[in-house]
Amino acid sequence: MTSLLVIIVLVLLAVALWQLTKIFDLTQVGANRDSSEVATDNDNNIQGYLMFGFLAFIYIFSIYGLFAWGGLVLHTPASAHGALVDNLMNISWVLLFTVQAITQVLLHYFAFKYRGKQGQKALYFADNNKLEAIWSIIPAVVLAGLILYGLYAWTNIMFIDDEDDTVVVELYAQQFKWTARYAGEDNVLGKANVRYIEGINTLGVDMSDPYAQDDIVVSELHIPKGRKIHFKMRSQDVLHSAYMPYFRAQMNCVPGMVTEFAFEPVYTTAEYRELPYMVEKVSHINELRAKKSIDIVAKGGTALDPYTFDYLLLCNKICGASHYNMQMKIVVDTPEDYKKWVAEQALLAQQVKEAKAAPADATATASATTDTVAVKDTIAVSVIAKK
Ligand SMILES: [Cu+2]
Repeated sequence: MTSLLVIIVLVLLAVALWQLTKIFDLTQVGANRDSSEVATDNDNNIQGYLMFGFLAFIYIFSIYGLFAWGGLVLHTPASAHGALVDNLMNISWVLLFTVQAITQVLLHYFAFKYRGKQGQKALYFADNNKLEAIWSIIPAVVLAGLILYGLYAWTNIMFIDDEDDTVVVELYAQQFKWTARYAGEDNVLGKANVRYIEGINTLGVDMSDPYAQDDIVVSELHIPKGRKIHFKMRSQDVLHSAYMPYFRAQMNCVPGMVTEFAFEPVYTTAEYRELPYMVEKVSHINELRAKKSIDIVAKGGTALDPYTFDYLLLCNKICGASHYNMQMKIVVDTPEDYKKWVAEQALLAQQVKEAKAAPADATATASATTDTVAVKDTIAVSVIAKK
């Protein structure tokens, strides 16, 4: 709402300024001034030098942006293939910066050099095959190189060897939460279909499938360091996107099909928290939080909790009102801790059996969960409406 008001005020100011210049022009009638619409040498000179002004502006702004916001880009990748993605990204950045630095100088310099001059005629220049060949072949070669390297990286990253000792995990997306299902001891996920969704079985797992008997359903993802995790993604309603930025992984979750992505985590959550850059980043965030807390406490509120780093699974497709809050915590454990954690989880089959034994309780829990989701959505909508 505030931003809309600001925009309206700015538009009105622009209109007022425009009207003022018109009035100013009218008051100049009869005075000795050039009212011709044809540009003079003086006009052309001003435009020519403004070209350099604009060139300076884009360079200064680029350099400023690099220093002011450069620290916000993702740092050390937490997956084995992450370095490959970062390398591809860095090569692209260096190429883009170099090409843009050279071409912008040339563009603005030539606009200045060939600015209009009284009595000067433009040279008619049909074409130059050599020149055109040069500026077509160089970008074609560079682009082909980039694309080939990209394809090489993509096939490397997306290759999943069925012989490998992977951990199979299903990521189930729905408005607006993630649920994870582990394939269990047999490492094969039981079949699932939206038609089987009933009560506690929110993922629609086919409980008559033998492979489903050892499946585990959780709302916090735990994965072991040093083993490849094979994710199989499904969506219940609309297009979502499973985005795990620290692992340089992203894959769309499409209703009606299963999409896949696999990666190997190389830092446990505890190890990643200890990386010097992360220690510094977290302490900076907490400094800002402490500062903000002073204001909040002064207004009678409660101080903000200190922040600790956690890997997150986010949704990267705008899928509805609470999209911004669609996330799941990811914990990377040591292989031993992971084993312990898995052993503590209840099997879905067991939970379904218990729920069936006490049907009244299950219905109550199910409707309670729906209610909380509905309340959250209402809050989200009102927050957005206020903005
Ligand atoms: Cu989503």
